[in-house]
Amino acid sequence: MNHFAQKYAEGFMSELIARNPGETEFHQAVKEVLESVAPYIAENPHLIDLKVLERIAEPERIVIFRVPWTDDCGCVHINRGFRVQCNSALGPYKGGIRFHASVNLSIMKFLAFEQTFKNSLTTLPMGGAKGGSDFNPRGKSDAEVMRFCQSFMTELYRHIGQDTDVPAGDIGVGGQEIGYLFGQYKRLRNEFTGTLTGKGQAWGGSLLRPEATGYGLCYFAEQMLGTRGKSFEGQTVLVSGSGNVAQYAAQKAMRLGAKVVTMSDSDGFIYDPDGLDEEKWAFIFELKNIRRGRIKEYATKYPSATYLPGERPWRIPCDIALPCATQNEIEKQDAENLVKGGCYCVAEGANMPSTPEAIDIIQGAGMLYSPGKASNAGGVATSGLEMTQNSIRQHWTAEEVDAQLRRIMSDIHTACVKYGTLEDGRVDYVKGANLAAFIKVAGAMLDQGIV
Ligand code: NDP
Ligand code: 2IT
Repeated sequence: MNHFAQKYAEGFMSELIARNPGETEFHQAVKEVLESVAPYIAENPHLIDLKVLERIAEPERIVIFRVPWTDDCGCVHINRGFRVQCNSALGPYKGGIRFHASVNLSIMKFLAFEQTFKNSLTTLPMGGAKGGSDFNPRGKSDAEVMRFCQSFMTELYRHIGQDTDVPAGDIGVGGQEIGYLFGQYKRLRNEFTGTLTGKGQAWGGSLLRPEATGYGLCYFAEQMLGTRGKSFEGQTVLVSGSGNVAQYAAQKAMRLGAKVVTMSDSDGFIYDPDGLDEEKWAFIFELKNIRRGRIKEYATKYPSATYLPGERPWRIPCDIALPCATQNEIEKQDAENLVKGGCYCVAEGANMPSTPEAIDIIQGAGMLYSPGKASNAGGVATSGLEMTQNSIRQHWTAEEVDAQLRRIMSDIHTACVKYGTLEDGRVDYVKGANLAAFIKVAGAMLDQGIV
């Protein structure tokens, strides 16, 4: 970065931190983008004069609301609901809803900011948003989850719509929660529209939306591996998480010939040196999605596996790591362990799973490394395909959706290569993804004036 770009970036960050004190995840997400795009902005000073990145980093609208609900014993609980509508330059706001005890404004803002860039990369017309609540679904009955979703939607419905803002799932929000949210939305509006994605197949959901983030991650990783003449065939893969993204990433990696040896949850991880197979995968699917159990039960069922409580998978030797749980789950020491264990590719399924220090180590070691906004974009892209199917009132086959998903992931890879190829021929996927996404959003914002 030249001196001018450096000065711009420093001034930008100090102002952002002063305006948004204590929002560390938000600062982290913005800083990563800033470092990629500052040289481009410095070469195009009208972007400085028109404060384009400054505007992207100031959400267009933030709604924060009370979510009161009653548990099965009749006790009243209060949670906090959020919707951060970051940017609508490219289309209606679009992004998931997260229910997790850790949810706060900083996490919502980082996710909405990331989503704006991710959605730009998908090639589809979608702006960026994120929402959620600090509601902890763990241990709640189905009836409690339903009442919570209904209360949450009773405020949210005023702020969303098929041409305004289209939420979907994220951590703690899967098909069941989308069903409850949709039911309440339809009841309040008295209209059946595609205002949420990830819907059930019988009522407007797209085939392959549940699989799309994990499958898209593997399609993207395949392209990365291809740049080094490799594929998933015969590779040892670490997956973290055991939720939606982790499950389908593991399934696709396995079907592409890899040996998936770990899965995790927030209590610990299982290590199965024999690798997953279809039967073991079906056990995990049933365990997590039907029984809502913990991953440690895998080690009781399969004696080939060990359960390591309180730990993350990253010290297990591997070729490829697919972090699919949550933000900042690969820290400096974890990255050092990956290097030591022979890992040569980290493709992110989660949003911002690697800390900046970890990314420095991963990239410094010459590994292939893709940021979540590029490699996990298949989920929201397929949400975009669900919106299209809803609009034209048609339902595409799984083959049609899969072909479009593959094309989109390949197009995102091409964009990363175009904007991220370094002088020595290596691809900096962080730079490529951020720059490609920024140029498109910035162009649309310039066209639309100072709004
Ligand atoms: P799920 O709720 O289905 O699964 C989340 C998984 O991650 C669970 O195994 C959970 O364990 C674990 N996890 C969550 N929080 C933590 C934590 N603080 N520490 C350790 N483990 C944790 O969510 P998804 O699979 O949908 O989402 C996973 C990641 O992928 C998130 O970063 C999300 O933003 C991202 N993503 C999701 C998309 C989607 O379409 N769903 C699209 C693109 C990105 P536990 O059960 O113990 O909480
Ligand atoms: O982080 C994400 O991209 C998602 N949770 C999916 C969002 C969506 O609208 O499908």
